[in-house]
Amino acid sequence: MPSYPHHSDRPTLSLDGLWDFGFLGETDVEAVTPSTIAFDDRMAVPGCFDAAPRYAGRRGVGTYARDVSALADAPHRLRIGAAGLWMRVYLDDEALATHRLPYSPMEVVVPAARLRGGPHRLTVVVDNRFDFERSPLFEPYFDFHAYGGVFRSVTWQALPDPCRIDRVRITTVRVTPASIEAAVTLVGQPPAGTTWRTRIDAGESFAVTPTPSDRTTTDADGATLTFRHDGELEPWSPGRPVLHTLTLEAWVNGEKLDAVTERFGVRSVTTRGRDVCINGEPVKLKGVCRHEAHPHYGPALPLDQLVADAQLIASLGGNFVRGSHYPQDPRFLDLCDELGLLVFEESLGWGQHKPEAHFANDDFADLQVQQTRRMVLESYNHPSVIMWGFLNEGGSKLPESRSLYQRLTQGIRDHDATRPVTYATMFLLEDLNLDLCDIVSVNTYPAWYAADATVERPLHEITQRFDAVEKHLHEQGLDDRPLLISEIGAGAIYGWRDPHAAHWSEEYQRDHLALVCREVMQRDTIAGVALWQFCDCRTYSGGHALKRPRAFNNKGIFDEYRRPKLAADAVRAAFERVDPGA
Ligand code: ADA
Repeated sequence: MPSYPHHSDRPTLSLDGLWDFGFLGETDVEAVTPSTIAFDDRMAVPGCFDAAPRYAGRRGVGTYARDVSALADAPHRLRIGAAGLWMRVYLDDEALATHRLPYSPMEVVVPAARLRGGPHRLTVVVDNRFDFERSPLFEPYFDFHAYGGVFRSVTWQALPDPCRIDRVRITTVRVTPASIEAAVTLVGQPPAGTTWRTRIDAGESFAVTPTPSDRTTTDADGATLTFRHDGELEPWSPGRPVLHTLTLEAWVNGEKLDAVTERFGVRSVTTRGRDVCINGEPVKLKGVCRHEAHPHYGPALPLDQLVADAQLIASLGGNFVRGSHYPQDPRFLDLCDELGLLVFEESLGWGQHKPEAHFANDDFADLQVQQTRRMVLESYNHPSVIMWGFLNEGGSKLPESRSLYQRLTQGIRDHDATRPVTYATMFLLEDLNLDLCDIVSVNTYPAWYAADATVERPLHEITQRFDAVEKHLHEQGLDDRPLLISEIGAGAIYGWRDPHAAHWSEEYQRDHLALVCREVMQRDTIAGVALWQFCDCRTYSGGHALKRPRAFNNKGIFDEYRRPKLAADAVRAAFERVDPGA
């Protein structure tokens, strides 16, 4: 079943499947004309062409094509769930849209007239070369492999015209007794005399009267209407993840104009002192950072792998996952909603520190703001998502960074006042922007990077580091809010067992993570941990890889094929010593 929202009355076709493919290599991507491309191969959509052995590690232009026809005499929306690193979409030889946000969805509407007399040739041109001008959100030094392709599902949908319901974003106003607010975003103006009916779960539909709102809930140029509903709705919590659906229909003169169904949960997320609370109850966040990655698929994971990943996180006694370092596959968020896993979702970022390129560059800043807003609007209804983040390990110690950090935190709050905002810092002691956050998230690598080289097993640094972090936050007056250890870990090569328990052995990682988890569980001052990382992932190769044996980031608790290392049992033992939360 596709992810929500469902527009079940609209003719819709999934374009997932086999497409024609041509790899054009080092071509000038601006000069590509679809009708002249020699498509000499076939490729799966969704998929990463450079995860396939034939194109493994190649950088250049990949082109995908197939025919499309109108499903009705109506405008159509093409939605591509995500692609990398840069994408342009053509209908025949006409460019429809260019997309510069890797890991974010792209939508383009094709007018009805443009589709008459089909079929038409749909061509998607992707480029996985690094080019800071064209695609500034992904740079070659990021510590995860930059794949090329169409990562997530593609759909083709006929749209009601001239007015349609885009989304309904549902906010919990009160958990018990339940009260929700639905913000309806429209494209176009509803005709005079439009009436609205809603249905919760499988109940009877009833009339509602949405009223205009000035809330910013969309990128589209339509109205936002809101209505409130009070009713018997069981709450969502990690221990009992009850989900509901809301269907909204627009009618005019006895004819249904459009309908949408959204899924949501009734729950609140708040911070109280050092705690993160779900429905008012403190929850210790016990989890991992997870890349969407697999050697065979890159980030285009099949559904069964997403299921396996969510189950493995739960098997660690975990209740929390940080979606590092980009907007998540909506199917994974669906699973987290259903299984009661809590999610820290962040927009794409990794170590952007350059005052000129990153903080005095309007194009870069605008794209950061755009992708972050897009993430918030896309994932708004997932109850599993409990905090938003951005710019992992960005240059938050630089005075020049302040205005972008302000724009990003404010931009999130403008669209969602209900979830805490954070970002993962690597500069705790020098960070200048933590006052902007509701939760302080710290990435720290005691007993691994820069560890005392004279000590063979410097594990004592873990406790010392936690003490130092807490002392610093206290001195800065930042101990009034939750502290999340958003990354911590040690590398281990799968199968490397060593009686010395030296660096890179499974034993060292096991002892390291066991101590980390015990400390986190014992300290009321730490709201939770996202261990780095769920599983090993391919990263940069070449000279950068000297600290990355096999060109993988080897700090996974599981290896890249999800085989458990010794640490898995140790983490489970430490996490399960505590009640599983709310
Ligand atoms: C950073 C970064 C991660 C990863 C990690 C590591 O904290 O956020 O993506 O690179 O370090 O393994 O060093």
